[in-house]
Amino acid sequence: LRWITAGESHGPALVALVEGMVAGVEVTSSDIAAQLARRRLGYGRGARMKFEADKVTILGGVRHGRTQAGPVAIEIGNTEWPKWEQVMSADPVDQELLDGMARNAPLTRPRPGHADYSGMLKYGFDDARPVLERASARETAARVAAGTVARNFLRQAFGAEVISHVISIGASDPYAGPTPSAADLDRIDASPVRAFDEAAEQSMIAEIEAAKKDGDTLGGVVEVVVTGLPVGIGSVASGESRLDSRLAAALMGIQAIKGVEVGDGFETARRRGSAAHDEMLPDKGGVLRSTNRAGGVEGGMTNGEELRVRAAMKPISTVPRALRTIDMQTGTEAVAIHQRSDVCAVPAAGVVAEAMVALVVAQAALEKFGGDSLAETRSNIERYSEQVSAR
Ligand code: EPS
Repeated sequence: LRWITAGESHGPALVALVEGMVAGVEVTSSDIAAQLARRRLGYGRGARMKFEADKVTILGGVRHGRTQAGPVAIEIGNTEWPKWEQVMSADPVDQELLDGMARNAPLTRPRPGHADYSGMLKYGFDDARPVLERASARETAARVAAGTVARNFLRQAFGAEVISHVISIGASDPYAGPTPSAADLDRIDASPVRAFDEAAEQSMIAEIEAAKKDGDTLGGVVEVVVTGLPVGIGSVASGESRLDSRLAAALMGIQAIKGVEVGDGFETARRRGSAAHDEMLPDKGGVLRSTNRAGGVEGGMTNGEELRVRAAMKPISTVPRALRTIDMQTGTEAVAIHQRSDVCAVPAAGVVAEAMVALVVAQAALEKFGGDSLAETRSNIERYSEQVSAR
């Protein structure tokens, strides 16, 4: 399984391509639209989220609601496009027309923390526009669209569910209660900060309110949980085939993510071995674990417990109370670009993280179980389950 996205934040559309999905997986444009709607939730989003509509069209790979084995191509139209038609035109536009447009004024004051500075130098632009267009988290809409194909596959192949919730926002007290299950997802989505716990929710909202009042932005931590996976997805064979290394890479590849933990992650590093691992007890037909500190991965392979990973997001780098920077045109002191921005996009980042986890797990699952149709993959899974439970 491979995936790729294309498109700019203020271009006509984003496009996602998913190649290598087995035939027969049920997926519809309304499934994708429902996931995109979840990504748009969340307290602290900016003005654009109120009017950006995420118009979904499946362009290929799906017929009558089922994948056909060809690459799945999904387009998400940007409803902002009419305002950007000249500035972001793929074909050349009359320079005089562009010069008269405020929207086309070169952006020369890079935001600290953003891709602006390195991108301008690396690609040889004297304007941050082409850098920020691709760096923008708008692109995550395309990831969520691609991830919908993967999450539907995981549900239909294994009965697996991918959910997420917000652990903390800014300096709010990190949530430390029980891990939510798939049945809790509607409740989490109904929370304005996608928190599982009401006390945690209140403290996150208070953080966002305070930051907003101060013209500031916030990051936070999200957790993704996958239930229903069998033992043995991923590999011990090499570093790059380990499931945890692949999850970490996929999560770090999301805009603004600066840290990843698998299971209890950094907390485990502070524990002694006797209190760090998950003891095994005999259970009817299998093994019972006293805890799941490992987050369902041992030796780079799923161990049959819930998969649990966390991602830490830095505060949005478009800070209303703009930071000091250099004007790249004049070399003089300046304040960083700011037009409009979200205060906090952590609740949305949880949904994006779900998509990336779904894609990686689906990819590793297809490596293990193979097949060209969902029916074939499922029969391979069944045969393997019999073999595993006979031990
Ligand atoms: C983003 C900045 C904002 C967000 C955008 C991501 O857009 P704009 O610069 O047009 O105000 O609204 O997010 C989305 C459009 C989205 O769908 O998530 C950024 O710079 O990352």
